[in-house]
Amino acid sequence: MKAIHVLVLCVVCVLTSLAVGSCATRESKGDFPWDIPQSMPVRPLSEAMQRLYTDYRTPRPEDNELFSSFAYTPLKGLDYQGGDGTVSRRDPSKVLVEDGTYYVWYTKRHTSVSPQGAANCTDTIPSTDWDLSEIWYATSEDGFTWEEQGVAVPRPPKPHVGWRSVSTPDVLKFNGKYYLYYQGFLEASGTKGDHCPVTASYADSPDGPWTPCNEIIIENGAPGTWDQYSIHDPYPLVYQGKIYLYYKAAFGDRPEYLVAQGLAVADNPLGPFEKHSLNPVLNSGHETAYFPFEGGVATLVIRNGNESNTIQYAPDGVNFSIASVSALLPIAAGPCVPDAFTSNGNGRGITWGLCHFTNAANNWRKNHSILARFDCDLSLDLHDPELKRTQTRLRPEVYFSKGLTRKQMKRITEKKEP
Ligand code: AAL
Repeated sequence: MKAIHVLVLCVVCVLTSLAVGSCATRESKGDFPWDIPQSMPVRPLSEAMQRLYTDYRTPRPEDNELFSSFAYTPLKGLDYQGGDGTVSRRDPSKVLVEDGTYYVWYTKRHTSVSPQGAANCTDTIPSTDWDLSEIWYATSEDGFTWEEQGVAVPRPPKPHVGWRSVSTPDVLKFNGKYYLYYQGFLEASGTKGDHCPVTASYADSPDGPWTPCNEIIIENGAPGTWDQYSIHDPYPLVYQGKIYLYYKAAFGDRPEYLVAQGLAVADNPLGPFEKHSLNPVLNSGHETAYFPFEGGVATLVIRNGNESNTIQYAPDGVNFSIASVSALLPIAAGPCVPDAFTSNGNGRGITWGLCHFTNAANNWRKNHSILARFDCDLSLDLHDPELKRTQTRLRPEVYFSKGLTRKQMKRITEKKEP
């Protein structure tokens, strides 16, 4: 496709040159040329125009394999008890393809009441949406209709890591065995913060049975370091023959905190994991979503930080930079990554996955999350011009759903501020 594009540009350039004189003549006027130069033109450039050629794969995002917009579809097959807040599914893992069947693992909370906050929680009343949760899994033949198969990892008995809640899983297949990494809470989330380390379970089949290792697999950082209290969203890939496990931590005193992401590398799935000396490797992004891309690793950076709403690429899996800026990125994305564990230096990218929407009822008394499907074109093997459009047209009600708060309305109408 790119070749056709370049060919068309050349033809247009030749025809235009014949009609109005040579490109060189037009350029010599000093104005930027009409025909989009595909490589950096030799001429003085503003920083913005220079960046177009130094920082992006192609000048137009529509031609950029690491740019996409996102389309969303509700899932069929999962029941939420009428959305009363007692059943929640959130934080899906990457989607695994096993003999043509799709598998996903996720946090499932099924409690008698919706989350009541840390001050009101008990052994059966959850503090947050991911408190008192278990890891469940579902399978699908088409990626749209999902059949819940049951619990993969229940909460272990006290005092094992995760006794209070196990949540936010992701999956690794390594040497024919399967590993689930997840957050293991030893106190109700929200008690002091969202504090937890990472633990794991392993199995011979994606259908289990899963054996918990009952140990902390990724330790929290030393006191005073950025990940001292939490290692969230563990997300493993196999890269250059090693297990590259990305994770996120929030640091700084709330509410003035920053969310960043780190990397821990191991030769064996159950460790030891060594945290990368350059951590954090991303300065933004809430949940983790990484995939092999060409010889490196790409990631969706969503929700928090200066670089939220970007898609980034690291040629070495460590040093990420912005490959494109997009909008409406999938929250807590769990992409379908067929080559997540092949480590062949030829990552093909992603075209879909699952994500979640929190407070799906738009009513905190019925607080729960739902899983949904997203589609995108961040794949070297797909060319979907509709997903490459930069101009996302949304209905007015979508914008109005992000309205002013009562406090803001009061400030504006009482003219307390300019
Ligand atoms: C999520 C994830 C982790 C956090 C909480 C539940 O979206 O980042 O899992 O702990 O929020």
